[in-house]
Amino acid sequence: MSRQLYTFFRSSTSYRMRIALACKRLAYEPHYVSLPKMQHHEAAYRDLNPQGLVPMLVEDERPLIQSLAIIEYLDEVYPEPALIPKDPQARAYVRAFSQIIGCDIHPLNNVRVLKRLQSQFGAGEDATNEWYRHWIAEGLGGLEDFVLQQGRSGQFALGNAVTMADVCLVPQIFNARRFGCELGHYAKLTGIFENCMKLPAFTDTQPNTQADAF
Ligand SMILES: N[C@@H](CCC(=O)N[C@@H](CS)C(=O)NCC(=O)O)C(=O)O
Repeated sequence: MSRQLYTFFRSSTSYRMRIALACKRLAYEPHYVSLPKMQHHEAAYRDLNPQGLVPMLVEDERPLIQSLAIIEYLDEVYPEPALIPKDPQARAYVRAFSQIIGCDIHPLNNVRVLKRLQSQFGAGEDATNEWYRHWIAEGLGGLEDFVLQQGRSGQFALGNAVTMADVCLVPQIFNARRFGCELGHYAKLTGIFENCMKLPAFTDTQPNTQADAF
């Protein structure tokens, strides 16, 4: 079995992959794709990933893209420890939590979106940061309320075992901190974050530990 992860240290979706692989103790060969150097748009990379985004996991020469789909794949092929629970309602909760981040927060604040605001609408640094913080506040606000309403969290997003929800939350909090977002309103989410950051699967894979970090 060969396994390569195409990753960029600061990419939160790449960080999701690094955490998931660490949780499952799956070794891989890292391939560093620099977003500032636009290596994700190079032809050789696009031949493997036509969407031209990171992360990408290649297992036995088969490229897999989209971090949530890859986590689901890993959970099916390497079931222990499970990142997605068996109970259908708990499963729906974990997927909803993950998708709030993966579908409703992250895409609005992706690098290409921020760049487009600048190139097409002349947004300056302050306006871009304001945009970023707006969607973080709206997204994490809704997520915090969802977690409180559902009453399923414990040490982690679902009880006391790490799931895909935590794998998505931690990188999103890292990004929010990098952009100076106010996180004081999200006591539940930041509590879960702190608990995750006691685990090597989250700390050993964080952006500044990566060989491509600068
Ligand atoms: N939904 C995708 C999103 C992937 C994505 O947007 N990755 C970002 C880095 S976090 C990227 O490659 N951005 C490059 C760009 O915006 O130009 C996933 O979960 O894998």
